[in-house]
Amino acid sequence: MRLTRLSPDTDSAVMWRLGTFVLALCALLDCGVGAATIRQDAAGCTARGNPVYSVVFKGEWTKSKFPKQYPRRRPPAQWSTLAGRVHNNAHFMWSQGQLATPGVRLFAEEGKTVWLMNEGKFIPDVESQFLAPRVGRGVGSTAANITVNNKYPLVSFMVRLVPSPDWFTGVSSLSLCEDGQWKDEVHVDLDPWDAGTDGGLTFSSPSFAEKRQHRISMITSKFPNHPASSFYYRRRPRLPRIGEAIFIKLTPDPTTPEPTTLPPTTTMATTTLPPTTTTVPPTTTTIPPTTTTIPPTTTTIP
Ligand SMILES: [Ca+2]
Repeated sequence: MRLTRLSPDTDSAVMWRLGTFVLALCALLDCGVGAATIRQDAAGCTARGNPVYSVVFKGEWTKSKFPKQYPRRRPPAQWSTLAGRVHNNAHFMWSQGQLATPGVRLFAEEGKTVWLMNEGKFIPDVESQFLAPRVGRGVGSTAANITVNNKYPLVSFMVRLVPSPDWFTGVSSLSLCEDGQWKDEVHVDLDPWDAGTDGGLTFSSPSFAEKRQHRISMITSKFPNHPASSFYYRRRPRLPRIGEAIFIKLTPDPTTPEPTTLPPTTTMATTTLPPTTTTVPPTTTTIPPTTTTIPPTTTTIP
């Protein structure tokens, strides 16, 4: 096909139509990364500074809370590496009702973080990404530090259930900013989620790719609605939480007024210090001469 040069006006019109087509197609397909760029940042966070938060994940996957088919060995119940993103309101890492991106799929099914991290690298709405060590048992905790700002006040993360078909838990687009302030501490009860990419119903199901990718959905005591499901409990109205996420602000709120009675320490210190180089005593002149006290040994020989 031969391409011909068009006038600037025609160029703009073509580009606009092309862009509209791409956006419409993306909206139709619900493609996570692309769709994220359509929406505008509506977070409206006005808090100041760049506070550091500790992101703590506490796993509570116990046999007493989830007795059905609880994985005892090969492998026993445990959690994968935690993977997360700091981002703005125009992006979601994962979200209920959306289709998992290839990176989310690979993480949910196999716990691999490389593809997920590479996805995030090229998204301008993602400020940073973070990892936290895996938890080798169903109960335990792991943590990572993150830095947020008012352009990127949201945090998301995922932790995969091991073993499982494509099940994970985590937090989606939680804002650490509220009413122009940074929140001091946030606690979130965590539920299990299904990435919609593997059709297995039990923790130890063999890999069974879905013929048609489903949307990300919360796993409940009735969903997947099949008695074989490891989380299906006929008599339970709902599942207990399977973990907890805790976000703790480590650095002080920059909007808090500073005390005004403190002396200006930085300027005073430099002007009152005495010149240290001139007061050092001369140490070399006080050493006694040791060579003159040696007795003459050669004169006593007969
Ligand atoms: Ca699934």
